[in-house]
Amino acid sequence: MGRILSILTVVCACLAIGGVRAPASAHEPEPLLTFVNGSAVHVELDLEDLEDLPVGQFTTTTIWTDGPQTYEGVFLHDLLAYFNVTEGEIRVTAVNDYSVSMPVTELRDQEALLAFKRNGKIMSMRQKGPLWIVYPYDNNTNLQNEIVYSRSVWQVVRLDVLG
Ligand SMILES: Nc1nc2c(c(=O)[nH]1)N[C@H]1C(S)=C(S)[C@@H](COP(=O)(O)O)O[C@H]1N2
Ligand SMILES: [Mo]
Repeated sequence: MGRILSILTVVCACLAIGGVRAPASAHEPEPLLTFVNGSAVHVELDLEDLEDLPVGQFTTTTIWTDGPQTYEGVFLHDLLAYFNVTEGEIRVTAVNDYSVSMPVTELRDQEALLAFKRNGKIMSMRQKGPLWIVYPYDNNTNLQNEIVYSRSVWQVVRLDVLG
């Protein structure tokens, strides 16, 4: 994760001199997720950054797909812990501007996974990728309700820690 930290340093330096981000170089991998924690943290994570975090996976059906599928990604709890976020709420925003807030403490118990692969392959936008929050719905009937479904955001582009 040295990479994220060095990006962080660059971004902070940019913010300090006027709030403008340096344009990504042509060789830079595509950013998938903007992670924002107030004015302190504003980072763009690409697939490599996410794969450097502790990754996890599970197999489940969803109400949006056919048959059991294996999802691989970063547990939201681990992603937040990496950024020292252990309480409060986060807001997740999708490419269609759908957004939903969820309490950080509930993520610890619920195994919300920010999935970047399904059955070993990256997911296209059409397949609800490149990032989709999925839960192991099959394991637990407590995950089979509208609240959890509303937090199952696909085409995630941004995560804000709410102050
Ligand atoms: N990107 C994105 N994810 C989303 C939504 C959305 O509009 N956009 N709606 C959410 C809500 S409120 C629910 S209940 C379910 C809706 O699933 P459905 O469209 O199959 O009813 O997906 C969730 N994930
Ligand atoms: Mo919903």
